[in-house]
Amino acid sequence: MFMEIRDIAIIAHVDHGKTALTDALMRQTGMASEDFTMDTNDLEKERGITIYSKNTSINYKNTKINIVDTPGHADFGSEVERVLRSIDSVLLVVDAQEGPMPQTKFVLKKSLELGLKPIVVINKIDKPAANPNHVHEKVLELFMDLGANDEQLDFKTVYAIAKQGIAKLKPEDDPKDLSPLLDLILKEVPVASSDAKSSLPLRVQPFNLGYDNFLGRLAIARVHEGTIKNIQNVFVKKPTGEVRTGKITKLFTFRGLERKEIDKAIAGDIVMIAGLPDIYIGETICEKNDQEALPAISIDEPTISLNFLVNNSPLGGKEGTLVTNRQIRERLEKELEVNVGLKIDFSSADSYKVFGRGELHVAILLENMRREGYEVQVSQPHVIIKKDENGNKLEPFEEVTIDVPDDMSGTVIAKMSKRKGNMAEMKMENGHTKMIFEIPTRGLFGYRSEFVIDTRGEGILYSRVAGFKSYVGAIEKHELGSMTSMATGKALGFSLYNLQERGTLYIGANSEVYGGMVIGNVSKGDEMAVNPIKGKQMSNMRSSGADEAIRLVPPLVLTLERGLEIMKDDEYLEITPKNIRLRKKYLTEVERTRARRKG
Ligand SMILES: Nc1nc2c(ncn2[C@@H]2O[C@H](COP(=O)(O)OP(=O)(O)OP(=O)(O)O)[C@@H](O)[C@H]2O)c(=O)[nH]1
Ligand SMILES: [Mg+2]
Repeated sequence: MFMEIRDIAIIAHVDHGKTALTDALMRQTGMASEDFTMDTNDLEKERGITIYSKNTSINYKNTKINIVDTPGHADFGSEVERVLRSIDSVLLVVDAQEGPMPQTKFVLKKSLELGLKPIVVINKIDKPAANPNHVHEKVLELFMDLGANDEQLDFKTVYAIAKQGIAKLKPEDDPKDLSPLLDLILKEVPVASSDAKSSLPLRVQPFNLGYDNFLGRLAIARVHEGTIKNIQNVFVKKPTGEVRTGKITKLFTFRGLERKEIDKAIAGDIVMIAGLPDIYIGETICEKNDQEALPAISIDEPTISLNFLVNNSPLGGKEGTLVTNRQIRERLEKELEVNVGLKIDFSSADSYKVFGRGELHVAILLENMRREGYEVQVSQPHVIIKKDENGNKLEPFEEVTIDVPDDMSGTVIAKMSKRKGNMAEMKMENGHTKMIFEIPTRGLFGYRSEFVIDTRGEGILYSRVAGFKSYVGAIEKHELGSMTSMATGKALGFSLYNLQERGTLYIGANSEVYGGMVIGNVSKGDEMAVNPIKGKQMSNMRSSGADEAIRLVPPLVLTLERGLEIMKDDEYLEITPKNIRLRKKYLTEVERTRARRKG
């Protein structure tokens, strides 16, 4: 009565087509309509990237195929790692033009280490500059470099146009749909379900969390052994052996886009469980007290921290609907239910310290909050410094992969080494230099925007958290000063025109400003207090014509990520549903001077 089950994840570098492939697989098997996408979250739609890994399942030739679509962005790499622990094979999607990229390497390395045998999908073969054969060779090289065993080296390859729902085994074939890939999945991916496994005592391990307003925390888990039933008393074991009891009160399976309530699920299936409010990733849900816990699933440690506080700027409370300390606290508490890897210290009454894994991790939380109507201010992110067992200081490092035209490599190398980056690899190919650096996260802060300018937008920079290593001491960075408004009102084009010579402005004409708001940077020198609302003298009639000639350089509009990157220690980033502003913590010059003196 149960269908045979296969469990796969789709992994790749960002944008290589994982979600397009998942969508196409669902369309072909009748699970989704023409215009459906798995990137259902508003933020995902807007950014065109996958942020949260998602589960679905399709039925093909009487087999249930559970699929996990994973995010490709390096900042979500630890999420992919968790997923890999709960499936039996991966589709490694590689862009037929770009070839293997840094995240391809990372996710493949993890898959190979876990003993998985990937199926390679060379995607986007319709691109004019696609070179599937060359990319196939590059993928093979990568398998070898990463120490793949003979069985893994014998991987199968599919050539695909995910966007059109087409896949073929040989470049010269002329397929109509994804059947060649689906048949290959049935042939290559081990069967997850078996009667023998299903009759063992229950062992289930969550690899992701979900949340439902009525049901509370949900665990997304693989049934490793046994048969899970709805309404069932269970034991929950931590990897350390601690045990507690609980009760499963609802059980779901993923079917197409929907979660479907079920009574039971057999070994090999992926389910969602309600009723265990304190369940966590890597714990083992079992039916007997004396069963052994499954091997732990590690969760990466946060690398940065920053404070969240009420928006108490002069414009605070005007643009949002959820603005109080208590509302912010409740929102953060809710976030902890699902956001694996996030930590929050609620011990201070008026600000909450949030620990996250990189700026994007935190930026996405903030972006979600502002969309929901929250206003909040945050302090500058700082890296987390730890101590090893001998008391030596450790700090987070990133592995940075940079690809630039050859003539720009000199500047990049100079800047990276000034920021204490160590080059690990350098290759030159077709006029492009590819370099890999290890650099303290601290050193990388603020570099991205400089990189874009230095390489005139032609460079590519990817970074990935590489864990904690020895603290490297002070890092000297050339920091720009802040241009701070000393007046409150509407910024005038005339003033901004004069100010834009001094640095880069973050605001345009008619923006609302207040005393203490940072409206731009100062390219030379230190902090600068300015008056952006000052108009031209009325008596100066001659310039009425000249007024029209005022050309304002488009401002560098503050986005969340940009704001977090450029803000200084004595500043807050003010985040509302409508605006992102930068301000000094102390709004007047006098207060700032006093604070500086106190040190
Ligand atoms: N030309 C072409 N474009 C494709 C194909 N498959 C996907 N794309 C496009 O590539 C872009 C990225 O596709 P996604 O499926 O979102 O990529 P992804 O790997 O899920 O991206 P992340 O989840 O953000 O890592 C989209 O604009 C797709 O329309 C293909 O076969 N051919
Ligand atoms: Mg995606």
